[in-house]
Amino acid sequence: MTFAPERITDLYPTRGATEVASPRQDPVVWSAPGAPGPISAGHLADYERDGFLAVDQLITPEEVTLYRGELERLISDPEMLADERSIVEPKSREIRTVFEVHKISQIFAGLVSDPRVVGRARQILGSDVYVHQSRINVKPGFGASGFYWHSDFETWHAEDGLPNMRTVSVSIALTENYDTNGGLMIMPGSHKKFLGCAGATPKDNYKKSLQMQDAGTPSDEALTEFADAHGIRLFTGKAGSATWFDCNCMHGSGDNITPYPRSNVFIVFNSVENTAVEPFAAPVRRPDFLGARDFTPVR
Ligand code: 6CS
Ligand code: FE
Repeated sequence: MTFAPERITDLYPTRGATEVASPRQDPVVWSAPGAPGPISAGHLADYERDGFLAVDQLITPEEVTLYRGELERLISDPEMLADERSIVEPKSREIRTVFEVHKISQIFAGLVSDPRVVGRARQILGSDVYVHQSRINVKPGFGASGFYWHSDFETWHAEDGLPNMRTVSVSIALTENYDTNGGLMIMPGSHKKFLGCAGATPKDNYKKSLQMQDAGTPSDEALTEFADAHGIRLFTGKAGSATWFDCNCMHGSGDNITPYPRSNVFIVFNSVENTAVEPFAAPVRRPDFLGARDFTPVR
């Protein structure tokens, strides 16, 4: 006898006919109070309230040199230019992003399993974790484009099938993030409300959305309400600094028209208790390099 695959309840409906907001139904910090880990109780409380945690120096200047060198090596490797995991700038045709760097590069694999990195992810998510997505972003100067406002979870739920909000991202700066070169902006506290976006997901949406997101984009009205309620925080910091942020934060970044690149490595940890099922609001899965289907815990 064959059984129909277990249908998991969709707690966060999105990409229907109309935009609809609903309260978050998941904890932000999943570990028990006092659980061991690199983050202090006070900082965990800040993360729960704001949805993010800035770390002034997560890695040393020497390590920045190592990872920046690896980034440069990858983006100048002609083979990477032809690799589907590379996204190029529409205008300059320069590589802007390389996905799945934790699989392509031993050096970035080492960063993922560094206790300062995976230890924080386990503490926030209260379980073993695996990498749902990793990427290096170059964001060169002289006009590299940013990303419009969005919630990552809205995409990872709709298109990658993550059931609950038990996912955390870390953006580690590999160049200085000034207040002028297209830094990350987050609306503090926005992670506590889920905004289901209007408009169905086109087939092969990812081929466009990674340069210019369309499906999953909030309306001006919703963004105005969010910004009025939460404000907007711009993250600056030296190379080696990091921003940890909850999967459902409303965030975005501006274009970079300065001469100064804003490069980072971006790792998304998902709880092994929250593994991807079928997309909740898309016709097909995205490729594994965007939404992992290998749930092996990071050791
Ligand atoms: O679609 C995604 O998975 C990616 N897109 C954006 C704009 N941010 C999160 C994620 O890397
Ligand atoms: Fe994002």
